[in-house]
Formats: sequence, structure tokens, C-alpha cells
Amino acid sequence: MTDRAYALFEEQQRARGIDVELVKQRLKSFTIETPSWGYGDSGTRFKTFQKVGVPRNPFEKLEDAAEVHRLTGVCPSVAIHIPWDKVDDYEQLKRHAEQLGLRIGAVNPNLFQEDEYMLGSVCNADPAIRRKAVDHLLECVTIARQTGSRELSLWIADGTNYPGQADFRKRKGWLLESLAEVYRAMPAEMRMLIEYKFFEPAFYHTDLADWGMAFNLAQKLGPQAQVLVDTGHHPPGTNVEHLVAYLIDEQKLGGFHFNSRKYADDDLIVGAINPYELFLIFFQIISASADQNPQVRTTVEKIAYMIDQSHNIEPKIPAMIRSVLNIQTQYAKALLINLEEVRAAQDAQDVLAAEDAVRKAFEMDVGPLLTVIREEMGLPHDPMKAFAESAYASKILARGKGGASW
Ligand code: LRH
Ligand code: MN
Ligand code: MN
Repeated sequence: MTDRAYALFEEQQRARGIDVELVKQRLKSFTIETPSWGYGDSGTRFKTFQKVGVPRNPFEKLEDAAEVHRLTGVCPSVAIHIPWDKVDDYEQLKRHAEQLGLRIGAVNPNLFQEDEYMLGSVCNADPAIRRKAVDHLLECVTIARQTGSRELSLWIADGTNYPGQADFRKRKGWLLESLAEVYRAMPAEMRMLIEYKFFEPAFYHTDLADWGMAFNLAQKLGPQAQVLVDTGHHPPGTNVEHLVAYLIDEQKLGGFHFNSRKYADDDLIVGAINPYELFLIFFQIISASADQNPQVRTTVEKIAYMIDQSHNIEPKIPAMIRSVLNIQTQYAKALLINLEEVRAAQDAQDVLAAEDAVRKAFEMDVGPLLTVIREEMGLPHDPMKAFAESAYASKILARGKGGASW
């Protein structure tokens, strides 16, 4: 059945002028980073449900991530969050990752869980608290060096709850001053990815509220600083694919935190709520990967695709596998857009033909293509089923309840 379905798929795509071999190659080399915190117990402000089999420490989180990589073949790196993944010896953590066929991905500092940060971290009016925050960021640069990580991924939770509570412009200055010190400490091959969010935990203003502010900051810091787009961090209605295209064109898109949102920063499984948005993001990326400007092409090549989800009610490893498969599905669909057809319709200013050239790829069934790719990569056809039947799924039950939160 698969063979026949794939043969038909290939024939149809060739007839549409799609280079199927190239599509397959691109899918095989498309990698997705999973977050250590997505394997731990996480919750809402109302409740964190404790699950059986959750990893008890950063080493076990890596083991779970390795299982996701073993079954999907495309998740060779894992993002860490400090201090959630604090260990005595980071070189040992690096070696553990390597032994599992993984590497440490982005290092995420945490400036939102200490009492002192209640009124801000790098934007706090108190210089001693700003110093503490910058020292933590510098510590994370060191951890990135020790673990072989190439990205320092920053989210600044600073903001205020009431008008007049603090001086916006002073805080803007402290933010730049603090990040500039960290930027100067980074080795040449390290990137600083700057993430923004429009609200939460503060509800009146957030110091780094949107992509424009992150972009401005990255411009001021220099070429090693880029913007990170977390798909859940925008007000409803935001045209995320547009800002993605804009940032790529400015060579300032550094990476993604993928997840789904219905309302705000819901952190649900990517592709579960609005798969068309994800598909349209990939359309912009794929379209820019054929840009005439080599710097735009290099920007696209370096995009870090990361998942950032908190699995509150879902079993953690299957939730991560589902997320990876959803991303792959939308990427595969976007690779089936005939860019020449889109261009011709745009040149002819034929609105309906242009929309059709994009949408019809979304409506195609890429199941047979993904099955064949998995077969060629020596992977299970159905990674979800393979995990459910795996020895690993039963083995981790011995960990019991009370694993690591985050
Ligand atoms: C903030 C955020 C950021 C954090 C992560 C746990 O909402 O998206 O990336 O590091 O969640
Ligand atoms: Mn995020
Ligand atoms: Mn978030």
C-alpha cells in the first residue's frame, strides 16, 4: 500500500514540476531541537500534575531526548535551561549527550525565578540586582562554552504591572547596557538569540515586548545577536509569517520556539491548533532559501528550529514525538509549493492563482512521502506507535512519580 501510494505521490509531484529528490534531501537534513524542560513535570499556576516515569535529573532528560531522536531521526540536539539543568560538571553533561548521540543546543538562562527579580532583572532599578542578572548571563556563556553549545537563548521576563511603576526609558537603557556586556563576552562562533513576549509575567508593560524591540536590540548589539520567534508570544491576529520574512530579509532571524497557542502563551503541541500558520512560516523560509542574496540564504541555513512546550496533561515523550512529526508534516507540505508558479502568479498580479499555488500544497497528503523517508533513514514508519511498544516506555516507569519539574 505504501509503495503504491508513494509511487502515485511521486508521479503527481513530478508532473507539477517538483523535484522530489530535493524535497527528500531537505526533509532528511531538517533538524529540530527539543527542550530539556519539555520532558519534566510542568504545569500551570493552578496545578502541576506529577507523572510516572518523568526524568529525575538533567542526565535522564537527555536520555528521553535521545529516545525521541532514535525514533524520529531528526532531533540531535537538546536545549538546556539554567538553573533547571544545573549540574556540578557541565563537561560530564556534554559527554553524556555525546554518548547518547546528542549534543547540547541552546543554553537558556533563567532570570525569572529568584525573589530578587520580582521588579526586574537586567532592567531592575537596583544596580546590584542588574549585576546579579548579568553575572548569571555570563555564567551561561561559560556553560555554553563547556557544553559546546553555540547559542545563548535569552528571554527577559522583566516588566511592570502598573502605570508609573517604573521608568520605561531608563529600563530600556539598562537592558541594552546589560546585554552589551554579555555580548562582548561571547566567543565569535556563539550567537545570542533574543526572545520577546508581549505580556506575562508582567501585565502592564514588558520591557522586551515584541519583535521590533528585539530586532532593534539585536541591531545595536551586533551581527552575533539575532531575534528568536516563539510562535506563542504574539497577540492574536499577528501575522507571524510576515515578521519572519522581514527578519530573514534583515538577516536577523536566529531561531524559533515552536508551540501552539489558541489564546496567548499556551505552550501546546506545535501544529495542533493552527497548522496553516506553521505551513506559511515555512513557505517564507523556503522562499528565502532561494534568495539571490547569499547573506539571506546563510541566515536561513542557520535558523535554529527549537520546540518550546510545557506538557501539562500529556505524556512527555509521546508529546515531543507528536510535535516533531507535526513540524515535519508542515515543512514537507511547504516544500511542495511550486515557487515558480507562485512567482508567475505574483508577476501577473493574479491574486487567486497566487493563493491557490500556496494553499494547494497545504491540502496535499504527505503521509506516503514521510513514510518512505523514514524507511530510507532506517526509522520506524510510525514513531508514536514504536514508542508505545518500546522497551524504553516500560523501563522509565521504574522512575516512579516525583521527577524533575521543568
Ligand atoms: C517564556 C518562554 C521562554 C522560557 C520558556 C520556558 O514564556 O517561552 O522561552 O525560557 O518559556
Ligand atoms: Mn520560548
Ligand atoms: Mn513562552
